[in-house]
Amino acid sequence: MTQKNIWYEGIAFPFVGFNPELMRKAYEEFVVNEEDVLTVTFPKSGTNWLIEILCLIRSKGDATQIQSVPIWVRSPWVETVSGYEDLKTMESPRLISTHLPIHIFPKSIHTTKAKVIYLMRNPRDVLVSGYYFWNYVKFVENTKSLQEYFELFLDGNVVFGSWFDHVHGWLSLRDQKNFLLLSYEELKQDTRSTIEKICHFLGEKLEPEEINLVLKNSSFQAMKENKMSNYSLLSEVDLIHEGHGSFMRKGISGDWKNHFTVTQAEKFDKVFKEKMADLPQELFPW
Ligand code: PPS
Repeated sequence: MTQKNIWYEGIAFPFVGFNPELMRKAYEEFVVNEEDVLTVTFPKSGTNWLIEILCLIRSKGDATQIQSVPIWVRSPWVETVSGYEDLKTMESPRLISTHLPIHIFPKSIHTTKAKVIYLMRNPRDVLVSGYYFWNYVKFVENTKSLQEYFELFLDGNVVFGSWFDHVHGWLSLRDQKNFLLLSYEELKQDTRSTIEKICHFLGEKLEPEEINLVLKNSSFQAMKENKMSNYSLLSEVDLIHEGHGSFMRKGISGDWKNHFTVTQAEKFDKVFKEKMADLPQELFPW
């Protein structure tokens, strides 16, 4: 029998590594410290790219840590069983990652001055990336076709829920000083300037040659070759369908154009307009 996704607060989660009771406990009890830096994304928005950049900013471009410690240990996911455990004993200043919608993220977020970086990506590319990734791994219910996944995505019935709700929820913090909004598209188009923007937000001063190293060591190719960042370690615990894809898939903007039919593109535009009409459209640079 195929395993079913876990459901918590009306939202689907992978059936490996997640526990609704623990997420509830984290919501009530987990304390976000002022020194913490949070990477917040809807899945497949470039989370791991940003985490790699943050680690490298801290090490001033030195790749020793990113090549020896798995990325999920460097910046644990508060919603996973292992991440929550790791965070309990992790020394400050911590990097923390999450895909949780804000309303189920630990409630201490509303009283902290911790720095929050919200990374957004064109949801059409998020959809395509997610379709491939969730069928590549063995811990999420598979979907039979892109069309099936397309409908589930628009209805918010994919893991971690609705992209539209996720963005609405987290962007409610966008006027706070401790909140930085970034897009995958700007990171892709002008990586250096975006890294400088992140440094400025974090109050980190890097020399130009240190920024060069951050750029080099967080490039798509470098991450693809780094087994601490490319999720190939999941094969050791039999969690991926070998030969059926890769975490570091294409790393480009606009791949949706190679996948959507005209009908799907029109439907997506319509839903996007309806659901996002209340937000300033200049927030969405794609
Ligand atoms: S996850 O599983 O939700 O944490 O995935 P996430 O890290 O958010 O997103 C994975 C996509 O990001 C792309 N990626 C990169 N693009 C450009 N440069 C770098 N360095 C990079 N690292 C990861 C990755 O290829 C996934 O996108 P797709 O479109 O599937 O290629």
